[in-house]
Amino acid sequence: MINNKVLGIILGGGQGSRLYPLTKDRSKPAVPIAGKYRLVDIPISNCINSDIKRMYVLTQFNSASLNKHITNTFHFSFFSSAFVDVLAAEQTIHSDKWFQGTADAVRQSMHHFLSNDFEYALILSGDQLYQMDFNDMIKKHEESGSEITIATYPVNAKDATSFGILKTNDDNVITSFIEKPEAKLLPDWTSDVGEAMKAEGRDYLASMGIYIFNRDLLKKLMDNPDTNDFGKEIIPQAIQEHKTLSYQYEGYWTDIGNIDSFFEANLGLTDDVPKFNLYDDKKSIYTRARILPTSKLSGTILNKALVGDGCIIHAEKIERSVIGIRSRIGKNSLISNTYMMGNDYYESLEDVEKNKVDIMMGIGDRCYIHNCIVDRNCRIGDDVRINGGTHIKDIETDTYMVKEGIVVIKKDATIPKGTII
Ligand code: ADQ
Ligand code: ADP
Repeated sequence: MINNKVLGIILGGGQGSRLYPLTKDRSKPAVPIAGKYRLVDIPISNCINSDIKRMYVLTQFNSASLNKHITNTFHFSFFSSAFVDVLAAEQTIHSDKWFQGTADAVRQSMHHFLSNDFEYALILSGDQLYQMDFNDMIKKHEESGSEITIATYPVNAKDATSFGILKTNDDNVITSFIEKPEAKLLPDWTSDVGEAMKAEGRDYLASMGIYIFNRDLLKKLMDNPDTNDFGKEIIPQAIQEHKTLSYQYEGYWTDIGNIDSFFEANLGLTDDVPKFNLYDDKKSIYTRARILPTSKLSGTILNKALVGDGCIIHAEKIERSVIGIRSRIGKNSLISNTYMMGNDYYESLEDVEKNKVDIMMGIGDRCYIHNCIVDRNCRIGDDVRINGGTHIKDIETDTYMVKEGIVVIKKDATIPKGTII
């Protein structure tokens, strides 16, 4: 079944500077998560699972790998009207500027959207981890006769300054909205979020950056060329004139906009009962169907580990870690609190000999790797010791970066034998 009323618009990412260096050579939606997926697979899968099968992904930077991932992954039947199209910032006769902000990105692509038949535009962020059935939100939007609906989530005071915060009346209609309020303003912005949320200190109702707009209203709002951002301009202005509903979401949701939240979201998947459940047929996360062999492990103690397909692992122990597709880890190595993204391809023994490769892709023998993100295609030599933690200051070198104690080994980097970080 296809929901013909709704068009999905995924904000694939601005510069993604908070996720640097993971976004150094790729756009944010293409960042690998959970050992085998890419960030953009999450909103796309949520749409597919909600029968919304016409989607545009808007992106601005380094879109070649994203284009490749999406065209290789989401192809639909010749007889279906489903599609996932990437719209990269393009210079047109109408505009010689790149996308200025989220609303500007939507504005510049309006002509693509309007060529489709739809009643509601569902605007989604590309950097959030959640599994939501949008049908309930759409139902509430219709039943309430609203022109805009915003999905909302109770947050605590510490997080409230990073989000759009809003207040509603008794009918859940939004009466006021402030984008990322300063801490000193927070006392004025608490909401009645229910006893359970209050007990957790989650007194503020945050916008999840997930919006439903009626087609005609979106078109009208986009006709004003002076507004560039949904959170800063469009939403605070629109709620004054147009009925805007708050749809309070009860499930798990996290914004994975920075390295720390990205790291925790990935390692959180190793919990006994993870908040984000990959093992649910009704909420599958779709990704590239790769033809990979099963993983081969030898002599390894695994404790809270996710291991992707096609790995060759001899490590002594892997603990609270996510090991991505095609990873190779040598003997006697200890890996903990680590997200290793894996490799894009296998390096054959002939390649190694022919190219005189000194350090193979993957992690070598006798390494100790802790509190670390290892990006794709890294070469970590034997006897390397990486002990991340807040005792290390933030720094950046050609091959790695330390952010809030997390050591990020950059894509394609080589870490020489015996290095200590
Ligand atoms: P932020 O997430 O801080 O706040 P923003 O940086 O505008 O808002 O990003 C929203 C989404 O759009 C992200 O996925 C981002 O990558 C993407 N994006 C940004 N610029 C883009 C561009 N030029 N082209 C394409 N995509 C772009 C927003 C709201 C808050 C709300 C939080 C919830 O403004 O009110 O609380 O989302 O996470
Ligand atoms: P994924 O498995 O993450 O979806 P792909 O299979 O699309 O990724 O491949 C990822 C990247 O690796 C592509 O850019 C591809 O061109 C590159 N790649 C594949 N094989 C090799 C190789 N032998 N040498 C160098 N790059 C390669």
